[in-house]
Amino acid sequence: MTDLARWLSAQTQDDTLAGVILSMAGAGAEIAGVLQQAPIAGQTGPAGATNVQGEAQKALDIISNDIVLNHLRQNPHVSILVSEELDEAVEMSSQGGFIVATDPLDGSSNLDVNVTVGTIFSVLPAAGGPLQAGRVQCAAGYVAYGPATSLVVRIAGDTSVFTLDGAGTWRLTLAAARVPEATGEFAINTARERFWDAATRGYVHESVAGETGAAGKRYNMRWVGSMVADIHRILMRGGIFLYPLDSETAAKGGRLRLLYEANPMAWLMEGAGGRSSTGRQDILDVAPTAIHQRVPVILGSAEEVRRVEDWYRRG
Ligand code: P6P
Repeated sequence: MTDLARWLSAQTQDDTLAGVILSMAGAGAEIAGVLQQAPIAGQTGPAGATNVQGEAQKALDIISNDIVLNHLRQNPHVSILVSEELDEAVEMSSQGGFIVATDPLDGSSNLDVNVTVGTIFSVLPAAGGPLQAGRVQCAAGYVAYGPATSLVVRIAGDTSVFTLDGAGTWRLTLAAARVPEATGEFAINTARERFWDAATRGYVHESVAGETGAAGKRYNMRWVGSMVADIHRILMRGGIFLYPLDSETAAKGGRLRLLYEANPMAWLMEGAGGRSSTGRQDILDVAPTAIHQRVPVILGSAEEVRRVEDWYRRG
């Protein structure tokens, strides 16, 4: 039995849930192979279309979405697929007990410059439909296509990390990720400062002031511009990721999507002892109203997320 199959059997008695995760892991392994050859195959360019988000689609966005569709269509336990690349939810198996929400290739604008991108997925119970709070997720995960290909997944217990080996097998490389409670590293796109609210500005300025200010310690800043890359760094060594509500994104509710970016990442962070927030409430408690709903995202080291929430409480 492979590492992933053995891990799944220890995490859940529900073979159908395990099967859905194996389907997404299979899609990730196939996408990894496509991405590694894409520059040679001439697949890194634009697709000439835009998705429901109004973003220019890359050929690889569509290819990755098709790969996920193909793997999930072979699984009778998936009732609905919600994808960033599809305007409407897709009806899959009428007997399916689970809904999958996915960003098939997050950060694809980084593909042309060979930066880590990823596939993010959330698994929900079918009974409640796609618009359920993240708190009720059955599982969540992402595949990070980087120097190594990593699968990070959580059902209800630990958040674990697998690495794809040369034979296409997911090998367990970290059984229980633990996000350090404290951190000295923040991730935010600082070019957006002119749009920030007082809380974000206050938090970032206090962090930049480092040991000379109220934070009383030195900070470093990292921003890859690929959520999976930034989140994986934070999961592995601590940090805080911020894509907060700002004056430019406020009309849309934020930048990042709730069902297939914020909720799965929040679920994984929680499983590793981290926290997630919109600034004013736990992301996992947000009640969705639309499948492509956006939400402010602040997540990572628990103590640091609380610091940001303190800035929001100051008003
Ligand atoms: P910005 C990629 O397009 C993405 O959705 C996330 O992966 C990433 O964290 C964010 O947008 C980057 O946004 O405004 O820095 O380009």
